[in-house]
Amino acid sequence: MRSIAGWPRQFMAAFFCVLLSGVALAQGKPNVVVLATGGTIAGAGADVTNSATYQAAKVPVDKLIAGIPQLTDIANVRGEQVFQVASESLKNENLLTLGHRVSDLLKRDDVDGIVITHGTDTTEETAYFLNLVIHSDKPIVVVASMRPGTAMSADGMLNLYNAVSVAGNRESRGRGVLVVMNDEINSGRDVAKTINIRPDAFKSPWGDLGMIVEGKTYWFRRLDKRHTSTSEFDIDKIKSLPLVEIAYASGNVSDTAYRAFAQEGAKAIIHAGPGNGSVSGSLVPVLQELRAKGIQIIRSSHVNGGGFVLRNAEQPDDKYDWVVAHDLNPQKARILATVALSLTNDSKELQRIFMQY
Ligand code: DAS
Repeated sequence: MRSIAGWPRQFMAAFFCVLLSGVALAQGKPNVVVLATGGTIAGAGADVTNSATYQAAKVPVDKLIAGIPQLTDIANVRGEQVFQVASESLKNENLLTLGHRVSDLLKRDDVDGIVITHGTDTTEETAYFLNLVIHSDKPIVVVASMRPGTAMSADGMLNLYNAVSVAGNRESRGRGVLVVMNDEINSGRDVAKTINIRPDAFKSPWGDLGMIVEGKTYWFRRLDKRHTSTSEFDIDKIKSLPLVEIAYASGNVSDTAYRAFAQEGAKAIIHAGPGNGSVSGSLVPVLQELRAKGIQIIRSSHVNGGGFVLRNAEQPDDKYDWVVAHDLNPQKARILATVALSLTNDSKELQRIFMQY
């Protein structure tokens, strides 16, 4: 039997079949890029019993991916280390860097979806930011974990596997930025960290969008607000994010923080008030004074878990020319305000934006 380059013809035929089927299989699988930023999902503790005592942002992205060999069954995965930090340390500049990278990658035909591994502390901010500024219908999934990979019952491995499953699934397209944790698929717009030390930490006041179980997605609702391709904000046109600060108000609140924020050049102050974004009587004239100086005043509430700040209810927002953050918590209100102020400083336009996004 004649051979080719010394190898029996049958062997060569079998070799090329395997090679081509491998290529076909790779071509059949979605191409997912994992952008790593740090956090607990990349954390490491000293002992398996350390589920809450550990160092965040230690494990590199390639090790995270290699730690889950089953990923190769569901997608062609490659990783990029964008940052390696605990997410409470992220700055506006980091959001812009990450957003530009996501936007550039999603323009490529050989990228079908993106997973961002992230710290839990500001997942809700980053996910909302990307939901506002990335013009693509391809899946963008932010994933985190409440326990480091070194701990018993660590949640990061399954969270990351689920995130890649969702990011590679065409059914995930056009739903806005998603946050996948604890088998749930939440909207990056709605979700917040509501518990600071348990795996079921992330909740949306209006409910999750769906679930992911053993690599299969189950959808129950869609996000009603404008996002991604329907957004008027575009990361490719945003060069910087104006300074917006949050002042937390309780009983006995003083005007010190508000005046300090104005002094440092904040373009807007998020008033994180009790109840319906309530403003202490002693603070009203101060906020009116700051508004008169051109600083936007945005009333939000530090009461979480559903409901929204109602315009002109306990405060005459029309009269004072203030904006209400609607259902957004203070940290999400900051994200929307800084993105919106990159486009307009008109308070009526800002109010429209807070009602639509
Ligand atoms: N400090 C937290 C963060 O990086 C750790 C975590 O929970 O991811 O957000």
